[in-house]
Amino acid sequence: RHKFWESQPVGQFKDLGDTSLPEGPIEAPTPLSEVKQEPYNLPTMYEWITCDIDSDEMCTEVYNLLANNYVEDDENMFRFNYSKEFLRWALHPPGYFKSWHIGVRVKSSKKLVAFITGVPARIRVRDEIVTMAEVNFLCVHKKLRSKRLAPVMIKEVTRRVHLENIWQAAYTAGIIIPTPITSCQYWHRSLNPKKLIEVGFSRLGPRMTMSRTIKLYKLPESTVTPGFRKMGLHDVPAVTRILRNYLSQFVVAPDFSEHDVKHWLLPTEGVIDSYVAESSETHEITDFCSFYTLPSSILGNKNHLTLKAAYSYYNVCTKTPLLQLMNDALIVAKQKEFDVFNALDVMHNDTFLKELKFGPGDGSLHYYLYNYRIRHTLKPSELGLVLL
Ligand code: YNC
Ligand code: MG
Repeated sequence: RHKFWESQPVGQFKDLGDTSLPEGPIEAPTPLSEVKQEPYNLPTMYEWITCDIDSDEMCTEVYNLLANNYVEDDENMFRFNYSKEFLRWALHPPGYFKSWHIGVRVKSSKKLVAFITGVPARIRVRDEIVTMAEVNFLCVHKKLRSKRLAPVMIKEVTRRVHLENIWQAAYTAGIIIPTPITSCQYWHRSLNPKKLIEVGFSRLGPRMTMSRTIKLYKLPESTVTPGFRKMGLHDVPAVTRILRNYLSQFVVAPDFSEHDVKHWLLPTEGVIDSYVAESSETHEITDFCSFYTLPSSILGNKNHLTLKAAYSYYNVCTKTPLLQLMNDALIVAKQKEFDVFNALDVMHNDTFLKELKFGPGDGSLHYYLYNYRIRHTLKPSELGLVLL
């Protein structure tokens, strides 16, 4: 049923429940000299390119490919609209490899028609820290679908990851392939319910009027946690400390250094927002919350072009109740004119979702590891990893 995935070193459906299989790498690394030196073959009309996302021209081409051809919801009403600034951030973490930002062009017209990326990350699985590629932004132009181009894209990124002596990967997808380490659900918290209803993102509940709905989702004008403020560069050591400590409880989670925290969590306008709570007595950083900006294009609405969505990223409490911290995150997201605040049911998120009036989305987000077997499927609350 999965001709390609059945040929890959990933957990297979037939092995699900086989407790005799060991946890860890499925295949041992091969000597680098045995890694294929030439790119995989593409149909002759196409050619591989390495995308320099620093170049404005290249970044615009990638942006346009994704804006027109990337992930849509099941009803094709919305499509992710990652900004150029977001793509630059997502693709340039510490230690990134330019060779892992891969495009496919039509030779004759030079038109960009497919894309896939990897970035390096240290991911801890139980007590093993594994250097992996986080693979994302796999996209094939709508007119070239179902021609088995995706397996070639995946094999090529795998080859280029192997050339850096890295043998594992982590990725998410909306579809089920062999085999998820966990399956999560998105929850949505309306910030601008009127617009969300107008564009068909949400519906007026039974026996609800528009004005009652607006009142239901109303938030305070300002945050309530004492010492709540935007994260700054000087907070990186403290945030790293509390975040590392927090993430240590999950079965699968990133192993963040201060360099990683500076890149992934320091606020960048229109990309990533992070807040800390600083104790007025000790000046310690006691709590931390963050969300990234990922708008969606609204397909076929006359009045509204984009849905401004915030996505919960990493949140840590040592003093403030998580419920209160996340309510403050909702308040700042509302101040910044986001229409909706999204969160997965990972980490401890299920302790605030219902109380803070998030509603469950349709469809799931499945998490996968490449060449690393996990003995049991995880609960979403055992996962400490958010991919973009
Ligand atoms: C997917 N999303 O199952 P089988 S997520 C993985 N992730 O293979 P074709 C996928 N595999 O089942 P199309 C996949 N989608 O026969 C499809 N597949 O074994 C598998 N959509 O290929 C599929 N972006 O070329 C099947 O399909 C085979 O033309 C079929 O292309 C697929 O970024 C796609 O949703 C997704 O642009 C490119 O539909 C296309 O349909 C598209 O005939 C809209 O392919 C955008 C979209 C996916 C977002 C993402 C994560 C990707 C992870 C890829 C796997 C990485 C593995 C690790 C590599 C490094 C290893 C090391 C070390
Ligand atoms: Mg195809």
